[in-house]
Amino acid sequence: MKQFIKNTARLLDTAARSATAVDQISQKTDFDLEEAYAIQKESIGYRLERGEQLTGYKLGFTSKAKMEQMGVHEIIWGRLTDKMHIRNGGNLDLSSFIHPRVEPEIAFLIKKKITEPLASENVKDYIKGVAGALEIIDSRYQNFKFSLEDVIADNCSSSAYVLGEWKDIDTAFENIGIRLIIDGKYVQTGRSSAILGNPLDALVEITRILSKNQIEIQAGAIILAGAATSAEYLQKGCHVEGGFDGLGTVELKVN
Ligand code: OOG
Ligand code: MG
Repeated sequence: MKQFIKNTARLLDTAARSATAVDQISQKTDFDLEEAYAIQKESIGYRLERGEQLTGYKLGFTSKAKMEQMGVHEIIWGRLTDKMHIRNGGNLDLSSFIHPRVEPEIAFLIKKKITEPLASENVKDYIKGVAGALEIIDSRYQNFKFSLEDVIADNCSSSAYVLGEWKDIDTAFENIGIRLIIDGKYVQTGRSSAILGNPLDALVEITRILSKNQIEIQAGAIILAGAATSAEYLQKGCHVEGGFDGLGTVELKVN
């Protein structure tokens, strides 16, 4: 493997572990999407070597709000591990992060192994549950600024996630109201349909992308469909609540 991929993967892994921002890679070196995903895979590989377990996948930039906030207009994907999971109502220790932001998402729980691209008509047969979720993104780059290749290499900024209670897949989630509330204030409001018109299509999209990459989605995997609204910075001591009509609430305390 190219030394550049290994070195960059190590750099980003160390940046995450030490909660220290690094310069954007693309400012010094030109690299392409394939190399960006190779860096991501290698970098997550270091986590797996340390005993972390892969728990699923995330999509990014599946809503206009997110594309416009970050200036990136392509759908991206990253990997989730068990160490990133924070229980509903749990704590996030700010000192382990660089400049974390929170965003409300829809999560799916996979019922049976997916090995091929699925269509909107049959994707529900593969889903066990749906839940509201919060994703905590923490770009390892200075000032949360990056190119498309930079953010992919950096596992799409993913750093933690909180899941609400799993609901039956027949529960309405396609076009529900979503609120992000920090310390009792509504800071973002939106609808789940902001995610590709229907969050289910995010799932269809990831089956297409992952099967092209010869990656199977295992039963029990979690898929984060991408944020429905812009993300908000987390401050020490704040309380975050995601409200999802019909799916309940997801909470996080920051200390
Ligand atoms: C990149 C990750 C985007 C989403 O839900 O759209 C993402 C970022 O904004 O830093 O997770
Ligand atoms: Mg996200």
